Amino acid sequence: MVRNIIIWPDPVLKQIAKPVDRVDDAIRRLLDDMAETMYAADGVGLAAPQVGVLQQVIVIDASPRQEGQKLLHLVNPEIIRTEGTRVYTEGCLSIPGEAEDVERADKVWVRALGRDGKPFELECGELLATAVQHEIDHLQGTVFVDHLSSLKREVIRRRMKKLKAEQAEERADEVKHASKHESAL
Ligand code: GNR
Ligand code: NI
Repeated sequence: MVRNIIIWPDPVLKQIAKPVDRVDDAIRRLLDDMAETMYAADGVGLAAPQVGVLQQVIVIDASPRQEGQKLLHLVNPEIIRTEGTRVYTEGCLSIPGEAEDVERADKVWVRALGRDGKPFELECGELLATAVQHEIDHLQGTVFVDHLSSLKREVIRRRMKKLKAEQAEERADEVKHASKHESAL
């Protein structure tokens, strides 16, 4: 099931996610819904707080389109080592239409639980390194615009508030039309 993605700014996106104490069927259902939501939105990753769930759960697929899916499930992820720095132009499904340069570690080593609940380690470079740091940020209540100057962040905040107001108006219009059709019956 595709879930609704929360748009920034929103208090939920500032909350710290709790560690998962057992990878059970409910967590696996969440992982499946998040993967479906990520692919539907054409994203390379998704963190549970973006769908309103404050648990340490992430899905990532940083493989190029043509190469087929390389879906990763990460529960309770921890960065255990980093190397170097690199700048990458980032976007976020919670901040649609925006893209800005962010400096992060060039390579990271991550320890997490898989969808079977078993711990594993992952060496990440390139887009995967950027994505994994971006997603772990979401679990800490941080989004990529928090890494920008306050001027850039406030410009983006204004655009997102406008976008949210337009979306709310569209939804109100839909309700109006639906009730009009109903009364015509
Ligand atoms: O889809 C996404 N693309 C992306 C591009 C560059 C750096 C990070 C990302 S993550 C983003 C999906 C998302 O918002 N995950 O939280
Ligand atoms: Ni994001």
